[in-house]
Order: sequence, then C-alpha cells, then structure tokens
Amino acid sequence: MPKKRIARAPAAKKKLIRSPERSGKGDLRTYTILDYRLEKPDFTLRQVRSGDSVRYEVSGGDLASPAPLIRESKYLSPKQVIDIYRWMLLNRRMEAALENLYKQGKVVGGVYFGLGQEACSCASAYALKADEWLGPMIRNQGALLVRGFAPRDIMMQYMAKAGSPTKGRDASSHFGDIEKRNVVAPISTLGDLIPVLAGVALGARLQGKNIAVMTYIGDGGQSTGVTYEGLNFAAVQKLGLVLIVENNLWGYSTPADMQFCVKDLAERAIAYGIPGVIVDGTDACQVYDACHEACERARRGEGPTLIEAKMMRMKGHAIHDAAEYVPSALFEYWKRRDPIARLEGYLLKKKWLTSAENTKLIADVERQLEEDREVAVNSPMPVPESAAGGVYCEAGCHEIKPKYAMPKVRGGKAGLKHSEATVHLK
Ligand SMILES: Cc1ncc(C[n+]2csc(CCOP(=O)(O)OP(=O)(O)O)c2C)c(N)n1
Ligand SMILES: [Mg+2]
Repeated sequence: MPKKRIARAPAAKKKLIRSPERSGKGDLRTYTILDYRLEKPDFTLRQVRSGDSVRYEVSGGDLASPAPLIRESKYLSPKQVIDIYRWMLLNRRMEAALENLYKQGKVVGGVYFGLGQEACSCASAYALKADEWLGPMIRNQGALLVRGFAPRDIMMQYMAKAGSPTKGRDASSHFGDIEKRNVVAPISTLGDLIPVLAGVALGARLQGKNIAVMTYIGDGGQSTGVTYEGLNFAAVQKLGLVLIVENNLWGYSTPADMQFCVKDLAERAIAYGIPGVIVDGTDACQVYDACHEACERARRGEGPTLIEAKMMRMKGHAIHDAAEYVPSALFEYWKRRDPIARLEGYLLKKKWLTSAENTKLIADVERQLEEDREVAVNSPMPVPESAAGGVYCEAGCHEIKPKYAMPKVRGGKAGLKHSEATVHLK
C-alpha cells in the first residue's frame, strides 16, 4: 500500500509559527510542517540477520555529500552566536574530561554523552529566559551549563562528591535545581518529564504568568504513552511547553526506522493540534530560531510546540556501549556535520571571530575546565554518617513558595466548592 504523504512546506516561512494550518476542501486536509533544514538526508536502515548475528545496512541518499553552511539566524547577534559556540565547546570538552575521569576509575557508575548533539542542547536552552524552566535529559549536559551549572558541579556529581548537587546521594545526571536555576531533574522513566514540565507551566499560569518551559525526549522515548498524555494535556490547556524531540537515529541499539513509521517525528504534532517544526540538530542557528519562536508562542499563551531536531548520537548509549552496530558510513556522514566544527567554520567565514580569537576562546574553555577538574577531583566524598540525611524531604529542608505571584483563589462565603470528584471520593 502506498504510504500517505503529508504536504510539507518547501522552505521555512518568515512568519512566526502558528498552529497547524488546515486547508483543503471536503475530506481532503493538508497540514504544514515548518522545515528549517538546508538539506534533507533520507537514509533508511535495514536490519540484516545472518545466523545469530545482526547488522544494519544503510541505503538511500548521498552518504558522500558535504555539509551545508549554517543557516543564517533571524534573531541572534554575532556575539550571541559566539556565546552559543562557547557553550558547545565547554559541553564537548567537559564530556571528554568526564570520559578521562571514568577511565581513571574516579566516576561512580556510568557516563552519558551528547557528542554530536551539543548544538541541540546548548542553543535550545539559550532560548529560555532566566525565570523560565528546563527539564533536561541525559544528553543535555550542555543545557545544564547554559542554565548556570558549572562543569565542576557536573564532574562532582559523576564522582558522587559531598559538594555535588545531590551531595553524593545519586550519581550521573539525576539532579536539578528548583530554587535558583529552575531546572527539574531528569526522570529516567522516558517521557515522564513532559507532564511534569506541563505542570510547571500550569503552576506559573495559576500564578498569573505564561512562561516557556522546555524539555527533551528521544526518538525512542517519544513512543511512550506518557509522552502522548503529557503533550496532549499541554495542547488542550495551551501550556507553554517546548518539546524537543531529539531524533538521534538510535535508541540504545534500535535504529529509528524500527521505532516508528512516520517519515518525520514532527508530523506527530498534527495529531496534537499543535505546530510541528523540523530543524537540523547540528545547526545551532536553526535550533535557536525554532526554539525562540516556540518560546515566544508559549509566552503569548498560545500553547506547546513540538520541534524535531535531526542529528546522530555519535557515541554509544553510554560509556559501556561501543556502538559497533552503527554502520561506519553513517558515522562518517554525520562527522562531516559536526555541530562545533560547522559553527566554528561559519564564525570564521563570517569574520565574526578571527583565528586568534578562536584560539584564545578554546584556551579559555580548556583553562576553566582544568580548574574545575582540579577542584572536583580534590573535593571530599560525603562522610558515611551523613548517608541517611537528605534522601527524603525533611521539614524545613527547602521552602516551596510561588515563584511568580500568589495564586488568586476564587472564594465565596461558603468556602471552596465541593466538586463531584471530591464528593464521590468521600
Ligand atoms: C519508559 C522507559 N522505557 C525504557 C527505558 C530504558 N531506556 C533508557 S534510555 C533508552 C533508550 C532511549 O532512546 P532515545 O529515546 O532515542 O534517547 P537517546 O538515548 O537516543 O538519547 C531506554 C530504552 C526507560 N528509561 N524508560
Ligand atoms: Mg535516540
């Protein structure tokens, strides 16, 4: 049976994104998915079995094609692009340092990497305002840096040090900061961050403010039921959720082609009645522009946006996984689309950064990382007697108060109305 195709816009439009545009006569409906990409790789992966072994073969598309230049941002100043480039460098170099710490036996547990996804992590978080909220996942350590965590915080967390964000109570990426940085800790159960972030946006609205809240889900994780429930709730309530679907082509060792049948995951937005946008996740300017427009929409109270960022996970799932199941031709193709090399080339070509300034910027990043690494390595482990403290919330351990304003409660002389549900539960 021929696949149903959904009409797509030939190129990104200039205007701000809106809810899916519906047009057509009678039963024929067409919808628009904004696509910011300058190239549209169209490879498919086929599983080939021989005996007990399984491998994947790539077909379709031109695997030898060179990467296009970066797409001009409609919103970013040269200084801001350099800023994002710096965050991306810090992200990458910090992960390289984490890999070394792991190899030196200093890390408790595993290490997760966002290699090849730095543009997606950093440029997306860059679109949020300081008083807005982020819910990162394992590949978004760059987003944590942008939100104000220092590399030493992340390093100490992986080493379970006393001075780490969770004071050594948890390792790896399970930490946030609801007090100052407005970061909800990652939730391992894939998709669960979506309703939580929708709840954050609802909370802000009850306090009188429409804000943008941002979270991420992978090509694998987007198949979960809670992804649908959370995003549908946000759509119906017009909550300012910006959901970035990180389509990095793999979920563990399962290729995206064996995970879903739609051509582009952004098409899922149509079923929620919200805008869907596609960006090249290795192009920081595209990521930023789509996120900025989605955040603006959120701030206007117009509801969520689904942004599909297409890229590739350039390492295994975590440090234990050598990713030998990934065809090498695919690695080579995406290596030419290295987000940092692309942005660096763009900045130099535009003459927004000279070669000498670039060398200095890289040296500054390395110096900062070395300082942070020293501090993190030499900081103490938690004392054993403290192990039982700070695991559960204790009275007075942190105050929970409205961030924006006191919610207004509609009262009457009779007090709160009994709803049917509360009556039913009595
Ligand atoms: C509901 C749920 N199912 C399964 C897992 C186990 N798991 C953790 S990460 C992962 C792969 C996720 O792939 P994807 O969503 O594509 O994200 P990526 O690792 O590629 O960033 C799986 C299956 C989980 N944490 N939660
Ligand atoms: Mg994935």
